[in-house]
Amino acid sequence: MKCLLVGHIVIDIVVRGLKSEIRIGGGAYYSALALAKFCDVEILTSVGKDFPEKWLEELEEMGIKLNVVSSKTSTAYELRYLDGNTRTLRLLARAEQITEVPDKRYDMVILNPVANEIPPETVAAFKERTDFLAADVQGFIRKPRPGMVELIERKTSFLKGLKVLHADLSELPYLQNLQPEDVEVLLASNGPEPGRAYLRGREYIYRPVRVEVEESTGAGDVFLAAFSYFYKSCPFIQALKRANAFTGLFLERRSFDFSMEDVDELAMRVKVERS
Ligand code: INS
Repeated sequence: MKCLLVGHIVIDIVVRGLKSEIRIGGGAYYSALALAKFCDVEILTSVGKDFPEKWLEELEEMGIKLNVVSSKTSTAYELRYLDGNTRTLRLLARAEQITEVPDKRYDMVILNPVANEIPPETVAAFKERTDFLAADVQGFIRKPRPGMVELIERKTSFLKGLKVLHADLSELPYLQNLQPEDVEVLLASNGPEPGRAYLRGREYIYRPVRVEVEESTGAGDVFLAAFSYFYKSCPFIQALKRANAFTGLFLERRSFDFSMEDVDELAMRVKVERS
């Protein structure tokens, strides 16, 4: 299965208490890693010369293909964790926008911007490249200006018709006139708390499994990618349970070295109810 992830891969400075760590990040990065277990993965992104060559090589060693729009600088964020699930986010620098769409077709395309790098025209062009277009809301509603991240209200007509759309519950008020039935599946997660999922407008509540986490970077990105992949081949509720379990295992280990048996065992503990 050929999957394309679109969005900036990022230089993340992760601060927890007195510790600070510089790492690769970005929605497209975490979504790509989750899918690399199952699919042929390509990332369409933009980075500058300041982006560590080693990180790009590591992605290529994992079999992930990179299609890079060159840029003066790379997108960089400071993520300051107050506890495992609470953080502040500061945009330090931003790479180029992504406006060119490859000619090929893909079995799945996931748009996961982090700094408003995907304009609505690019979203429209991707609708022509795949029958399965998914997206994360996060980077569509962030002001692309350096400093503490501010969210902006946006009209959402360009997101209509998507297969899967993921947002944080707190991001929903920024999506002007979005009706759950505008997309096939809307996932509204709320960290470790119960989340809402809508299938063609019909609401479900899901309860993620509880895991102890030091930080939750990439949780939404992994959840979106895992759900999209599972939803391609299994029913909605099963895909939702598996995606929750998959994300829980990732958060617990901060790696993807678990098996589908582990996922299915944990998925049995995820509760999903019609509301
Ligand atoms: C992280 C991660 C998050 C995103 C941040 C990014 O690496 O991808 O999902 O919100 O902006 O720096």
